[in-house]
Amino acid sequence: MTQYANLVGGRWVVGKTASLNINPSDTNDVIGEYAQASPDDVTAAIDAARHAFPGWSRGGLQERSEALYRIGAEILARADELADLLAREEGKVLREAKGEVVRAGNVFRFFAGEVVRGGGQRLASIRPGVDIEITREPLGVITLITPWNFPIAIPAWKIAPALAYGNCVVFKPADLVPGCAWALADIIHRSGIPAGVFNLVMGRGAALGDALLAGTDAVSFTGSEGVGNAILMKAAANGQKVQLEMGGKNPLVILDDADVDTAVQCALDGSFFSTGQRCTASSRLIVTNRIHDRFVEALQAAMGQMVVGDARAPDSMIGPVVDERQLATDLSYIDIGRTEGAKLVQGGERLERAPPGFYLSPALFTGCTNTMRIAREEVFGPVAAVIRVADYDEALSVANDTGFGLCAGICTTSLSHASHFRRNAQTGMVMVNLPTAGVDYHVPFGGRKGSSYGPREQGSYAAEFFTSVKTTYINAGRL
Ligand code: UN1
Repeated sequence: MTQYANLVGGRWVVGKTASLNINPSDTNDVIGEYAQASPDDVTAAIDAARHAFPGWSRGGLQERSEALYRIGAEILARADELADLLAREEGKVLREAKGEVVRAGNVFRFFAGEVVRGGGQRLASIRPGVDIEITREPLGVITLITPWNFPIAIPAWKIAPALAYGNCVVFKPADLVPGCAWALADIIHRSGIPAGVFNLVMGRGAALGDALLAGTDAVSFTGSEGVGNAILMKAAANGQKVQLEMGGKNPLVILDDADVDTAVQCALDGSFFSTGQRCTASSRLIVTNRIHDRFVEALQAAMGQMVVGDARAPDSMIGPVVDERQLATDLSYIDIGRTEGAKLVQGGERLERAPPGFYLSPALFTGCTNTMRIAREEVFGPVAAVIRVADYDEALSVANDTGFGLCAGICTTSLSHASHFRRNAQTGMVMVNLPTAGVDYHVPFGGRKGSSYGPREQGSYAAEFFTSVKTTYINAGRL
């Protein structure tokens, strides 16, 4: 089997060791063998990026913009093929995989424009004759570490702005999904970007973490809270700028006046699509008294219609869990929910399929309280907890009673409740009559409390993290 290599300083470098990329829909299907970088490879990548930085950061904006545009165009032109690879390695169904690939292509096209849009500000000083200019400059070399659940979109929304604003990149994708990362690196490599500006190092975070943080200027990470907090401590000790996107325990509030079909669609999509493996998933369904039974009944009926199967089969609506370990975690939370006294009313069973994969039927618990572990801890699987409340005020207070703060949704036909919720939800994002998961590519993404740390990602707000602000005072009379 040929090995997919790491990209270091513009050269493909094979690894001394490699890992097999396995299809979670069919564990007999090996997608490929991917190099595992050593800490020395990582250090070489950081050196190459450091070396490339002066030229890239001062280089022509037109070339930079065109390179990013070419990357976006190739991703979009190959969307079906890349979606197939994504579905095959991660287990997202084809429809969602295609959506994700298109999103990644659009991210690059957006930032191709951002390259030339970046402006500054000019102000008068309080001192006569002095002008002030506020400009943005790139940070230098940036470490990007991405999770397995969005194998191409999250890499895209970190890499594109990093490059657009003139930084160099060392990119480490999740060990479970090197396929899309390698395909993206190959596209970037052929886009005309100078050697060393972009580097790919594949492997396990535990093995590479220290090397990845040694000697770069900033780190942007999306993944678990535990790893995020460890990165935060290391980066603080190193004096690096940090951006973290971590977990969620996102509430979807359903009020008595909601349209039941809309609420069911929002819950079905937000809680169970992508096998619930999204930090934006609606894992708490907070439902007021009078609509509770109607909503639960309709949601159960809709869940019963969900076809769980091979991510690449045309009729599948929910694909497999990403791997055996995540499946074991999901099943253990289903046990925890039962033990805590919640009622499992739908799904929650491992499904046997031929060929074998990590299949789980989406699980719905009712009778949950907000203190139960299934209502407080991120499961990262197709498991939702229904919490019954008396009215809007209780719904809002339960929604905010969590250590996380990424996204909050509400289903209602009342403008006054929707407006109040928008203002008072303690999250970075609010969705009204929409699923909590599924975001646009051109607007800020991120949360509060334990979900996020540092500036927002995406859209022109990405500049907050990927650039440093410079204030220049000019005594023009002396020029
Ligand atoms: C989405 O819901 O479309 O890891 C995006 C995650 C998030 C991205 C969610 N950072 O699930």
